[in-house]
Amino acid sequence: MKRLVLVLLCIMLTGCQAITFSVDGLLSAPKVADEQSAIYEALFESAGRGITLEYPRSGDYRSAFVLYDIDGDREEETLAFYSVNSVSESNVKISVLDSGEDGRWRSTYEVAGAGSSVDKIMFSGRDLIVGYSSQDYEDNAVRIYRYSEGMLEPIYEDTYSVLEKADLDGCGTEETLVVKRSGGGIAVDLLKPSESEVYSHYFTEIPLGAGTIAGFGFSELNGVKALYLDFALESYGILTEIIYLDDGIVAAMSQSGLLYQTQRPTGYLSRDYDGDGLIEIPLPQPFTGYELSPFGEAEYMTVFCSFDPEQMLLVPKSNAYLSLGESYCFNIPNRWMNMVTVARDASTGETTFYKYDPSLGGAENMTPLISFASAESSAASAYESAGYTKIAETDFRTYYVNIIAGSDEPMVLTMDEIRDNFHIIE
Ligand SMILES: [Ca+2]
Ligand SMILES: [Ca+2]
Ligand SMILES: [Ca+2]
Repeated sequence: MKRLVLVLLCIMLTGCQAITFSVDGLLSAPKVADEQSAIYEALFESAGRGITLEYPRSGDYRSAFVLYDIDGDREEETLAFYSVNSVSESNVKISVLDSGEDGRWRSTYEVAGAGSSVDKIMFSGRDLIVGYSSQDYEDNAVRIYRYSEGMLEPIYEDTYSVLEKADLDGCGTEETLVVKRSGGGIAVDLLKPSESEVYSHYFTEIPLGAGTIAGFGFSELNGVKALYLDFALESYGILTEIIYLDDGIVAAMSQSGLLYQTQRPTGYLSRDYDGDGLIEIPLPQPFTGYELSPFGEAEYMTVFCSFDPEQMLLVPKSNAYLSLGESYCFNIPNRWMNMVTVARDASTGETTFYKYDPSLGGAENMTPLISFASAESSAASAYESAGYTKIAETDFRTYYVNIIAGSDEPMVLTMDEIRDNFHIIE
């Protein structure tokens, strides 16, 4: 019991800061380099020289050697990730290396992991969380290990598609999120650390049909963080679910019956489109004049929606023309609503907005206002000689606008208005 109290004290006092080391940083630090080669040697001594170091592919820890105080004695141990060069044994191994009173590093424990490579490493308190991936399985595997009596004991295991940490209840400590595909949908297991060193589990299952997780992100909702999950249905399109903690775990879209209102073509992922730090759900609808067009032949106006957790409603925030192909977004000014439509010319690459009056017949019902075009940066000049002005550029593309209508046309926009409403999607 005394030991447990000391451990907890240590976690509270030091926050157990972790350091990873890389070869780059060490070349200029000979003392640390000596330490590193001592750690290498200790690993070779125990595991042999026929090993390959395994580097985590994502997350904050990207080294095959991670220094962390896993036993709470205020000295860092080293966790080494590697695989043995062998045809029969493909699983990653973890060795715990500790330096004794004499300062010598020794391997003190070794455990086989649950996959052929390391996806990511995280810590929760002094627990080690390892995400594994394997060539043979689509789903990743997670293990949470607790160091106890010299051994890394797995205290939690599951599969996952998303493995993340975030402070979802604003308590100041991060929870661990395990999101996995399960039967006809997804399951979310949220692990909240407690002082008794036992995790509180918040679990929910969302029936979504067959499919895969297409994307995710965290955004503020009600003053705390919420997880936005895009789910690609095998049948058609994507759906968004919003997960957060409010007493219990909330799957807001399912619980409010809004889930299928978020169904839309693949590619329209939830993300921060307008740069305000909050995630929007983009819901495309046919642009004025395309209401009766067959699916796939229409042009779309995208309604960016946010979620109001008080009223459990999707709230339209702004309307935009979203070009996923050219990675830009143009906010539609209010005075254009229901008065303007858009057409693309595939041969020239121009996207033109027209004042549109369906009550007028023939060609007179469409008056061109402005056109957008973009080009790979090297092939830029053709649009400029055709009357276009450069409005934005990235490393890959240059964006142009051409103001066609004269300033006497009330629907036309000024260059300032266009710049204010034009955003590149990174
Ligand atoms: Ca230690
Ligand atoms: Ca928390
Ligand atoms: Ca936003």
